[in-house]
This record gives sequence, structure tokens and C-alpha cells, in this order.
Amino acid sequence: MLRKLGCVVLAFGLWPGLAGGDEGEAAEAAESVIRVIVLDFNGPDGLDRKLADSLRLKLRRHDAFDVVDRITTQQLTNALYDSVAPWDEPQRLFEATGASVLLWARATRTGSTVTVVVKSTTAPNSTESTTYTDDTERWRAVICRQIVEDLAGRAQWTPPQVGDEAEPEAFGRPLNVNGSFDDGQTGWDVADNVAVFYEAGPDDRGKVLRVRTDLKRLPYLDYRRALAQGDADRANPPTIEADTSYESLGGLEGVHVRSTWIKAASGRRYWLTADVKSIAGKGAIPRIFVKGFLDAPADGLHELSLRERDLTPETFAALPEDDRTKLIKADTAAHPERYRRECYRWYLACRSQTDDWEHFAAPFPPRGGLPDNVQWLRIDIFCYWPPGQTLLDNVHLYADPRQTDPLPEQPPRTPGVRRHPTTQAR
Ligand SMILES: [Ca+2]
Repeated sequence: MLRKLGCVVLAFGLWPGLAGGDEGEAAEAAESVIRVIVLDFNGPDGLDRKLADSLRLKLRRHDAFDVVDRITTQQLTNALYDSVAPWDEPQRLFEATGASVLLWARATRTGSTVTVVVKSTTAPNSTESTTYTDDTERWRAVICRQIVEDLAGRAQWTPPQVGDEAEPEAFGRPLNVNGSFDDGQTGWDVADNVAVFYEAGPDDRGKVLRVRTDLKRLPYLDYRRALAQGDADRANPPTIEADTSYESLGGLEGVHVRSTWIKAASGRRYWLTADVKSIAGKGAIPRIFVKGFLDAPADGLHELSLRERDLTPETFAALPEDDRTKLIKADTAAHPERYRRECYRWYLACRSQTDDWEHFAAPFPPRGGLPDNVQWLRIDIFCYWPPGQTLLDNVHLYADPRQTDPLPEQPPRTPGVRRHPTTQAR
């Protein structure tokens, strides 16, 4: 837990233009960007250098701050200072970099407690000092966050959390097929009868999905591979030994159960709901992904298509270019789903706290509407750790009944995070 010692001299008043706005909208409230230089301070225990890097990174993510990079900082401090310390004559650095704030920090550890003394000098030369302590393993992240919040004079933006918005009392029809599983595997990956079952559930729920992850992984993966190649029979599945170790299926690959394709609508908001019951191996945390895809240009043949045409990657590559192009064109027209590329991902974490049925629901995207490059959606139920058995029912995808108009996509708030260049629709 963060325990702040001493007064917070950096907060509220150092930069009055930044203090006192609404949480979460720092960018709009900031009147100007403040250029900051963070010095490396090589303390005896090696904590300081990483702290300086973390602080630069965290400040850089904040719209209100512009940070001089580490290499420039090191080169300048070596070039500008000889007998005097940079913090004793900060004007040289201010003039060389255009920065108006100089920060340096000294970290010391006593037992599990880390104490960080941060000194800040604002141009022309007014130095303040603040002490922070933390005794958790995440001390660097905790203290950096506190420093940045103090510098900005406001709490850091917190992303939307599950539970922020109450679940609507009434939805329209689900957009996915057979989320109740009452029609068995219709609308979902087929049962493999080893890890994935559609069967009569308890508690008058009709049919439910049962997923096992407490299995030896290699025999199970061999079986799935044989199924994919038509060399195994679901109706006559192998007996696979149970395994609840870290080496188990749940400890490594986990089990995915995917829905059929759902046409996406850009600008739309959705809700995903699910009922989950952990039956053997308590505290299951299935993640129910909703993955977004686009129809992307193909530059080769899908492995299933190769097999269907009695081709291998080598024999395909040996064909004349015209023939390859024609084959790809014909196959993408016949099987567009094989060439879809993932371009969006969100998930509902169903962290069950009891061994009874629990209901989960959340809207997505967390902010704004669905990006316009998403053409298809697919629900992907992922069960993994702890190894055990999980029942799922009523996994429904709905259009948000509260939404009246399409919403624009909200871009990532972290600078440098961009949509991948290959995720453009064809
Ligand atoms: Ca059901």
C-alpha cells in the first residue's frame, strides 16, 4: 500500500493551469504541454535507473507532459556538466532542451519497503522535495503513478471497469445463434466429447456447455489434430487421463469453443452475457472473448484448402504464378471465412467466486463504438486455469438496447498504440 510521507509539495499549485479538472479528461483540460527532463540518478542499489525509465514512460503517456528521452538526457548531462551537478545548475539543461521542469529521484530499500525521494526544479530555479514509500512488489508502478498524479494535480485516468454500467433489464434478440445451448452444438464448435460437451444441464437449464481442462494435454492435442485431419471419430473418442498439474491442458493451451460468424456493425455497442458454474476445480475464470475480423487479401492457400486439393505448401509454391493467383481467387470466393484476419479483441472475465451459477454481463467496446474495420464477430469461450470443469449457459451477444446512434471509434489513450497497418479491409 502506498504511504505518502511528508507533504505533497508538487501537487496543486505548482502548475495551477493543470489542477482541478475532471478526472479522465486531462488532455482537454491541459492548457499547454509541459516539457520535463528526468535525470538518471545512479544510486548504490541500482533502483534509481529503472525508476527514472519508468517515470519517463509514465509521464510520456500523459497528454500534459512531453519528456526528454533518456539518450538525449544522458548525452546532455555528460556534455554540459563537469564539476557541478545538473540539479545545482539546471538552467543549462532548461536552455538546451526547452524543458521547464527537472526531476530526479533517489530510491532506497529497507526490508520490503522502498522509499523514493523526488526532487523537482521548475524554471528558473525553485526546488521542492517529496517522499514516497511503498512496500509492495509493484512499488515502482505505484510510486510512479503517485508522482505523475501529483505533478498533474489530478488522479490518473482509470479505464472503464466491468460493473460501471448496470445491465439493461431487457435486451432484444441475441445476435448469436443458440447461446442457450438448448439446440446442442448448433451455432458453436462441434463437441469433441473429451473436453467439449453439449449436454443436459442441472437446475432446469435445458442443455448447457461443459468444458474440461483437467486433462493430459499431449494426448488431447493429438486427438484434436487427428479430428481436424479426419483421422479420428468424435462418436468414439479416446479415454484421456485426468491431469490437474501445471502441465495439464488447463495449465497450458486451455480449451476454446467458438461461435459461428456474426456480421458486425461499425459504430455499434454490444453486451455479452453469460452464466457460469464451476463444477470440479473451483474458482474457474473462463474468459469469453469477442474477436473481430475483416476479410483480408490472401497471399496463399489455407491449409484446409491445400488438403482438399491434394496440394502441399511445396507443390503449391511450384505452380506457375498465374495458376496460384487463380486458385487463391477461387478459394477466397468459396471460403472467405478461412481468410478472415483478426483485428479486434475484447473479453468478459467470468471470475466465479462460488460453486453455484453466477451471471456475468458487460458492454463493449468499453468506450465508443465498434471500429469500422471490423466486419465479423466471433464469440470465443476460453477455459484454462485452474484445471477443472466448467458449465456455461446463456452466452448471448446483444446490441446495446440503450444505443440510439452509431458511435465513433475511440482511439487508444496510450500514445504510440496504433491500429495494425495490415488490419484494413479489402
Ligand atoms: Ca440452456
